[in-house]
Amino acid sequence: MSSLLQLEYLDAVLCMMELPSITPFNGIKSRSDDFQALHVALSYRIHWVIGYFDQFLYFYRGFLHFYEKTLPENCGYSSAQPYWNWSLDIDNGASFAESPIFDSVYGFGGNGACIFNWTGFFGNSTPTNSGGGCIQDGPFISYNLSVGPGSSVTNHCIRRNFNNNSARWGKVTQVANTTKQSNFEAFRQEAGGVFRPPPNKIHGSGHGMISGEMGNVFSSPGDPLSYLHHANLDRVWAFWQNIGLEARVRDISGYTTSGNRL
Ligand SMILES: [Cu+2]
Repeated sequence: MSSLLQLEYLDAVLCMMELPSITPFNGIKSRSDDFQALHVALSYRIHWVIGYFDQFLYFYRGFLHFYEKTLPENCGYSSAQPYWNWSLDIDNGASFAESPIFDSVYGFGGNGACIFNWTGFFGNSTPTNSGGGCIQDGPFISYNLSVGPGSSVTNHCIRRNFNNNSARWGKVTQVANTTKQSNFEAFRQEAGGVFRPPPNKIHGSGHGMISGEMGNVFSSPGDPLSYLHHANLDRVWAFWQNIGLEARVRDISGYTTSGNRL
């Protein structure tokens, strides 16, 4: 992706944050809130699904399709929805935090301010003493979300809390473990959910690495990186489907109802 296109994409995301909302969800203001609020409303069918193995794959394929259509139609973006191939940033020997995706000009900005002993939005996470506060740089530094954290409706900044421990689940070997599965049920279980107990999986890895808003099962699309993370998961799914397209494009399975909350 050229630097020029990176800036164009970031501008379009900012534009979505400024355009007025068109859906009736409670408390929302912008076009990007429309998307985030829809995700919050359907969280029990996307993430809180029986057995920890979420159904985010179908949901996000449609969700990203509409997001990808809205960026050019409403905000003049001229290309396809980009993805973030986190494996490249994890397997290169450096910390994932060095990734150019966190650049303050051509990327999404970096970690949140460090808040010592921050235990998450709801006081139930183990402190990492990495970040936890509002993002400190990049194009979204002064943006206030209207939806979240969780299913609440409050004005708040985008928080991040980088977590290296989650990065190891996003390695190329983990992606290969996912794409070698022979049917959809095994594939989606290997892709994993957010709130599945360790060992974590590629889906949880991207959310957990960034954490903060991005680590929240309800309000994660409040961090624009969520769309790039899920576009990459969709790419992995498409790769798997293309191994035997005829059968795999129709292969779906699993629960669609909510499991017990942790
Ligand atoms: Cu997700």
